[in-house]
Amino acid sequence: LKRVVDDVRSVPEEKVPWFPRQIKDLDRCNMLITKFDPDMDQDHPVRLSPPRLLSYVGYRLCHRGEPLPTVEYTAEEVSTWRHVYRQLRGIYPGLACRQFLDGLQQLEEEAGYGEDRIPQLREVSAFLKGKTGFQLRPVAGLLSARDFLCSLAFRVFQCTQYIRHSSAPMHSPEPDCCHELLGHIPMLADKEFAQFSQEIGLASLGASDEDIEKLSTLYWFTVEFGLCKQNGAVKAYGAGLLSSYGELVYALSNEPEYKPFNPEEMATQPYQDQTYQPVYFVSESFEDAKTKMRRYSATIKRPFAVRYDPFTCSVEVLDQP
Ligand code: HBI
Ligand code: FE
Repeated sequence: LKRVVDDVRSVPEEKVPWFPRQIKDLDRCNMLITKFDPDMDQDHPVRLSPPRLLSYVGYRLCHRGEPLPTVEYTAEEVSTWRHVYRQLRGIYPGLACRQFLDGLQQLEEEAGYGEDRIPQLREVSAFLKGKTGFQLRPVAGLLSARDFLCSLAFRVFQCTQYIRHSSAPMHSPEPDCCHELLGHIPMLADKEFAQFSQEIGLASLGASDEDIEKLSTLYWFTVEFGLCKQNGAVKAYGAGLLSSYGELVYALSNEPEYKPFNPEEMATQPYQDQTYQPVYFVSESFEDAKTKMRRYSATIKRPFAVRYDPFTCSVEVLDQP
């Protein structure tokens, strides 16, 4: 399933990299990155578990427009989930932003969230579709930044379905369902945040490798590790924080450095994927973040403009005025 994408890196500079125009084109956006290879690394906490294998199958089903597959999680896996859920749920009220808490509460009421079972992607996807139009697609691991970001343009979130190994319940070197379901999904139920995410996706379509790198860093400091002000206090909205007990507490401890939301600076700020971030960016509000992000996206040079048509779920490509 690892596909060599030859139409991205081997094109001359002036040619625009291929990008999806319709949701079904996302079938081609499946370049897995083996930064941490669970097949090779015996210590990897998410070795090829049945749900991980099913994600490969799920991706094939998605191709054919079939419903997302249901995973039968083992008692051990559910117990890992319970452990993570309990610990995080207890500290969310004081540390998570309002949109996250609202989303999580709705998920508990309407989509089977709770500590006793791992929610199924199918029910979560149906829930999100009704809230913000976002839908989930199963993915078997880390995708290339380009393939991951472009799906956001269509309000599609590529979502892992397997869970970290029970030997390391508080840590996962790669996204797993604890990270997706607890970190990302509650935020994607918020209309404003959904739009913010889609706009990053739209900005990535046909962008140069260099701009993809910047957008991916921006994504890192917002969607993954973002903080925002709310009623005079700083709260977390980033999924990397909201799915990690240790870093969530650390990020709001006044120990790290805080900087104001500034896309130009964020896009080139070095980041950490092995330990806690040395710096976090704090936005005034989502409204403010969206406005500044839009201004930044407009500076990305592309010989065309894109517009999303929600009726056909496709991207229209327009000549740059
Ligand atoms: N792939 N499956 C998956 N999940 C992510 O959160 C993800 C990814 N690939 C790249 C990525 N995130 C980040 O590097 C962002 O920069 C886009
Ligand atoms: Fe993530």
